[in-house]
Amino acid sequence: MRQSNYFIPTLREVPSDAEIKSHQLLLRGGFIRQNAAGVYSYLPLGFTVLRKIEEVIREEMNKAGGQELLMPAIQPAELWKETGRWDIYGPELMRLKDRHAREFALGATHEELITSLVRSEINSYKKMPALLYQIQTKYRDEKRPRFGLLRGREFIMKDAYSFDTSEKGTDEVYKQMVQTYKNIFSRFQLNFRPVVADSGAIGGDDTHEFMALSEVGEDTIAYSSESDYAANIEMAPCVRSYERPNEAEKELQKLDYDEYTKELHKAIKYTLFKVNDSYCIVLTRQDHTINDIKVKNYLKAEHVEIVSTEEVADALAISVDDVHPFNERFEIYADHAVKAIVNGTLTVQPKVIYVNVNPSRDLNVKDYADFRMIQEGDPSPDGNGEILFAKGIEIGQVFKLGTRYSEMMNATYLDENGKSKPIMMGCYGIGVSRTLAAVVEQHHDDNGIVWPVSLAPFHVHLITVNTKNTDQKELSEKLYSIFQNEQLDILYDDRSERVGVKFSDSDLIGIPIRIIVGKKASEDIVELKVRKTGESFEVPVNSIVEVVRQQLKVLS
Ligand code: 9G3
Repeated sequence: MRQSNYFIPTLREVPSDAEIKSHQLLLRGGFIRQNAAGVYSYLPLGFTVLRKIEEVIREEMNKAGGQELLMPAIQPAELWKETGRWDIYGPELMRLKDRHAREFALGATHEELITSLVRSEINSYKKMPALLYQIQTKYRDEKRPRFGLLRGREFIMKDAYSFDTSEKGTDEVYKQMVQTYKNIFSRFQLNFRPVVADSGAIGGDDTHEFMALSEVGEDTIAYSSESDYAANIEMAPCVRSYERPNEAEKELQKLDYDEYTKELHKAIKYTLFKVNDSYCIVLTRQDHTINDIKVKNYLKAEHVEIVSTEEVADALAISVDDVHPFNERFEIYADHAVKAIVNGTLTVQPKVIYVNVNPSRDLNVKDYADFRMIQEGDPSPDGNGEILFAKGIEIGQVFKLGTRYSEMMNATYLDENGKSKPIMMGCYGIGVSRTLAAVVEQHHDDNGIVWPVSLAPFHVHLITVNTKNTDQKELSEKLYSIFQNEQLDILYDDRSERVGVKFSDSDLIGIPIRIIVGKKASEDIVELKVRKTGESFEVPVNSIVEVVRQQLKVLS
C-alpha cells in the first residue's frame, strides 16, 4: 500500500479526552475515530488489525469444531420476554420500534436468539454436541462509556454457544474453550490469566474470565505468588485460619464513646443487608472489607444489597438507635475472623461502644462463613504461596449455562429412549474490539504502538528518505514490488514529507520492521530497523527479503 493515498490521519497532539495510552495511540495513529460517546469508526489501519484478530479467533474456533454463523443485531422483544430479561435489564439494553411499532432489542448478547434458533432445529440427541459461534456487533448503552474501545456502547464480540445432551458434554466443550482461548490470547502475545469468576446474573455454575493484565483494567485479580491460581477478587475464598487468644472473657460493657480509650484492636464492624425483602446483619473485623458477592452466594438470594441504618429503620418502623447487632430481631452472620475475637469492641452509633464483646456469647450469630474480600498476603486458596493483586481487562469469559435458557425457552430434544429433555448449554465470549485495545495497552512505548507480528497492520514499513533523489526513488519502487511479490504486507511511505515526520509517524503506527532507503541506495544498501528493540543495521538489497523474514520470525 502506498501511504501517499492511504487514509491514515495521524495526530501530533494527544486528544484531551483520551486518558489511557491505547485510546491516545489508536486515535493519534489514525486507527479509530469517535462518532459518539462509546461509538467508534475503525479507519483502514484499525480495520486491518480488527480483521487479523478475527482471523486468529476463527482459525482457533474452527479447530475446536466451532461452526460460524451470523445472527441479527435486532432481536424481537418477544424472545427477551420469554426469559424475563426484557424487564430485568434497564436502559443498558438498547431498544427500538419498527414501522409497525413492534419492539426490538439491539443485541447486547445472543442467548435468547440462538436458543430460539436451536429449539426449532435441534430436537434429537443425534444432532449434538454442537458449537455455534458468530463475530458480531453488540450494543450495550453503558452509563459511562470510557477508555476508547475498552468500554464502548457498540463493540465487536465473538460469542459462541454450545449445545449438549449432558453436563459431562458441556464440561468437555468448556475445557476445550478454555484451551482455545489460551491459544488465541497467546497468539496475540497478551499477558493474560484465566480467573475463576462469579457466576453473577448469568446463573451458570462454572465461570472463568480471561483477564489481560493492565493497570487500566477495571477488575482486580487475586493471584498466587507460586502457582497459576487466579480468581476475580469477588470470588477468591479466604482460607486463613485464626488463632483464638487464650484470654479470659470479661464482662460485656456498654460505654459512652468518648469515655472509652482508643485501644481499637479486635474491633468488630457490622454491615446491614437487604436480602430480597428482609434485612440481616453481617459482622466482619474492622480491618477487613465485606464482600457482598460472597454474602449473596452464601444466602443464595436473587437480590442482595448493602443498605443504610436509616433505610432499615424506615422499613421496619423502628428507631435508628435500635438498628444494630444486639437487637435480637436481626439475623446475624459473621465472618470466620470474628469467631476468634475475645473481648472485642463493637461501635453501634457514633456515641455508643460495646467493649469485651465475645461474639458467640453476646451476639446470636446464626453462622460463621467466608464473607470478606481477600487481601494481599492472604494464603492462596490452593495452598501454594500468598495472594497478590493485579488489575485486569476482561477480554473473554466462558460460562456453563446448564438448562437455564433451554428450560425458559423450551428448547428440548429427544434422548435415545425418546424422552424429551432440555438441552445443556454453555456460552463463550471474546471482546474482539476490547482485545485490540488491550493489545495496545500491553504493546506500546513512548513513541507509539509496537504491534505483535500476528496483528500488525503491515509487516514492513518502507520509507524513502528523500523522494527527490532518483537512486532512492528507484530502489524504493523496486523493493516495493519485490515485497508485494513475496506476499509480505508492506506499507510504502512514498510521501514527500520531511523524513522526521515519516519516522515519527512510523513509530506511532508501530509496524514491526522498518526499511529505510537513504544515502547508500546507490550502493544497493538499505537500513533495517526493528520497531520493538530499536535495533538497526545495514542490509544489502539482495538479502533483504530473507533478513526480513528472519526478523519477523524472531519477533513472533
Ligand atoms: C444485556 C445487557 C448487558 C449484558 C447482558 C445482557 C452481560 C448479558 C452477560 C453475557 C454472558 C455471555 C454470550 C457471550 C459471553 C458472555 N451484559 N451479559 O447477558 F441485555 Cl444490556 O453477555 N453472553
